[in-house]
Amino acid sequence: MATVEDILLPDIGDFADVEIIEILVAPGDRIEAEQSILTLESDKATIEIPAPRAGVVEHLKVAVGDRVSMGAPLLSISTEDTTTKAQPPEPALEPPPPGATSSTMAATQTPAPSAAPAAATTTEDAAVLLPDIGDFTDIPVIEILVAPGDRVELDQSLLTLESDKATMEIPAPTAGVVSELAVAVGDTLNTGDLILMLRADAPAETGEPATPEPIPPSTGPTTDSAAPSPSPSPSPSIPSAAPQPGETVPRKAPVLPRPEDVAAIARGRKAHASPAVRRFARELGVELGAITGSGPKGRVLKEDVRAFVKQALTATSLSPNASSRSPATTPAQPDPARFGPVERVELGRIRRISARHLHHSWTSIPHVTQFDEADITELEAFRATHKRAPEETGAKLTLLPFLLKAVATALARMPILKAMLDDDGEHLIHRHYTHIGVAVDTPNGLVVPVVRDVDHKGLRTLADELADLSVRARAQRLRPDEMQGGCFTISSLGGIGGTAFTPIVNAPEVAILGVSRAATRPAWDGERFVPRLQLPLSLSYDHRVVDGADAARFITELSTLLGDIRQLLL
Ligand code: CAO
Repeated sequence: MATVEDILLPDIGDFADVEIIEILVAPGDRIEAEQSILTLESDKATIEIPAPRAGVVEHLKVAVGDRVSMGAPLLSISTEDTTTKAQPPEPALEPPPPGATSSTMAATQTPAPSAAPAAATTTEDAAVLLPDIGDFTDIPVIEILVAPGDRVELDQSLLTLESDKATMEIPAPTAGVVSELAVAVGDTLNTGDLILMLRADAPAETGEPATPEPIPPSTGPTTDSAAPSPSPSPSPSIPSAAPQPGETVPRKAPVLPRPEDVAAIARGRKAHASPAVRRFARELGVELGAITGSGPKGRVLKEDVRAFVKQALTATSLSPNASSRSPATTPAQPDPARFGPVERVELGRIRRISARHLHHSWTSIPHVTQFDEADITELEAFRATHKRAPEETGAKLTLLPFLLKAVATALARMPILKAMLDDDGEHLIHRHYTHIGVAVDTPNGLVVPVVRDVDHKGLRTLADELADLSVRARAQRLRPDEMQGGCFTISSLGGIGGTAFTPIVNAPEVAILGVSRAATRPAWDGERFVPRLQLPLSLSYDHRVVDGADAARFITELSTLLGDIRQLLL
């Protein structure tokens, strides 16, 4: 018969009022004994709390962000196991005895194959063994954080292990002085392996039973494997490391880091940092993986997090609209020099400015792009005969002046596409003028001079102005005011090639027209296929201001105007 039980937070050592940072199960989930159910994080350790038994999660009694102490109800599970009823006090129903931990709780369910440590003596060295680290085996040591002679404090990280799933820091189970290291970087370790010898600071009185709190060196191993350990300290799950009966033991009973203090850094988190640094980074909303650590072996230090945030804030404050950027989330790149020769060149001023502006536009505007084709067969025939002015003085009449005129006419009919959002995000500003920007490709990067009052100008005037603006743009001789005040932008790549592209809206404008290369294609005229010159158009727009239907109407209107330029006169 199913019974419903509350799972309480076991004794987690010195920790109290610890924050829940992750809940790993949900109502309805079937969980196995020892499966992690939630993660706590203090400033010293990340602690995964395992389920004491299998069952089905009924209710969660906590949420992420809650702070909990020993005995707090975490969740309820229903179990089918009727035999548990007959057992003495369930560890799942009551807070386990002081010192019970994820691994020691497991141990209480399995008779201890080796004994609890005996009483402590004076100043002899104690062996610090690798505690139960769950399913992991043969984990490489990637870093040793202490050296012989170092004084270490309780919980200070001794070394770091890294598997393909997790990075684990092994903390000191007690304060003391490292007398000898038993491992080197690159060694692979398993539960119970000797890590180092530690001379404890404050030896306990001889004859006292070992306590789960800083475990003192003992006088020698006990070997009563028949009796379950009354104390949850030194894990019986590592019999291979425990001294055997009759063995001469020059060193005293193993001192195990408390398994709950092993920073079992959540699966998948590859960045190498202490729990305190992880917490600090999380509080600041920084992705640890984005930071290059300056500590040993690329370890991310608190200073690295601070420097990263400072740099991100500086970059943001240079942006035209700082609030909309979040460079802190940009992932770190691997050093390209690792893969071959490279050269680092500073970005020019124009490229830096346009990069920031494009990034702002791209990240702050919800973009949609609508595509169409305009039949410019007649337009091209007309243009071919009027390419040059009779007196050969003015600029060549390219497609662009026609596009400017057609866009200006379409904007007059649908002015929403030249409106802009007010800074408050709650008002539209309608512009009663038609200044259109034209993207110009220059050796130094993209610039967008603005042609004023396009609706009041003829094709030849526009051609002349365009020629002048693009020449001066390429010579970097445009005045700042000549690149301001646009209501709409045209980006024409048709002279270069390509079938379609999605231009980025040039904020605070709300729409931009991309023009690709015209090509002759067969078109059905109702009776037969005829060759027609088709111009690909793409209209990107800010969907906060422009509805899809408006955009479709606008681009259709534009195609119609370009298909029959006589309509520009209407
Ligand atoms: N399809 C086919 N041919 C096209 C065409 C199109 N869509 N657009 C232009 N051409 C042809 C022109 O007809 C011209 O040929 P002819 O000499 O036979 O008349 C030739 O290409 C050269 O045109 P152009 O590009 O020099 O002139 P333009 O007025 O069309 O464009 C300018 C001027 C400044 C817009 C252009 O030189 C330019 O810099 N374009 C790049 C814009 C850009 O980089 N946009 C990307 C922004 S996002 O990164």
